[in-house]
Amino acid sequence: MSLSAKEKVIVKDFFAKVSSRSDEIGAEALARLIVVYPQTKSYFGHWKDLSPNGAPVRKHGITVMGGVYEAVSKIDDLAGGLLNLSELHAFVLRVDPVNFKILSHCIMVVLSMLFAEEFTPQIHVAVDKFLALVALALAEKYR
Ligand code: HNI
Repeated sequence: MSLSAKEKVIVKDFFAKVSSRSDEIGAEALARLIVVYPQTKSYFGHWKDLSPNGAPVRKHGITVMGGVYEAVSKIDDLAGGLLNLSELHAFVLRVDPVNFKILSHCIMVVLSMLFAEEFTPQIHVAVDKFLALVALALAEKYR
């Protein structure tokens, strides 16, 4: 699977358009991740406060969105561009790659919630493919 030139433009334009609300997207997506898929909390056991709307979850949601925007900027070479992040998640954090898909799903839900009008089916499919490719790139270093 790969993104067409047109889909890349759609993804870039959409994320540019919603960038002023990127913190909110990340915080809400991470809050939903740990509420809806509580098994994901095991990776954040070192945080003192694991409440969905608490400061650490919010802060990490913002960090993750920073990674998503980094991926947008490296859309032409996701595997190469996300190599360091992949190594971190594989060898240091040991995040099971299935969780990348789960988080991608949460991000999509939040995008459709916050941008009900703008998040058209055409944008939806391009962003879905993009996040699937980001998940694949993050899993690149696992074997
Ligand atoms: Ni993830 C740290 C990006 C999915 C668990 N993660 C980061 C950092 C970025 C990041 C950026 C900070 C790196 C640094 O400090 O140099 N993570 C992303 C992206 C995705 C993702 C772009 C997918 C779209 N991470 C996940 C998932 C989990 C996850 C699905 C687990 C469920 N990430 C972590 C943990 C850390 C982390 C744990 C370290 C956080 C800390 O505070 O120790």
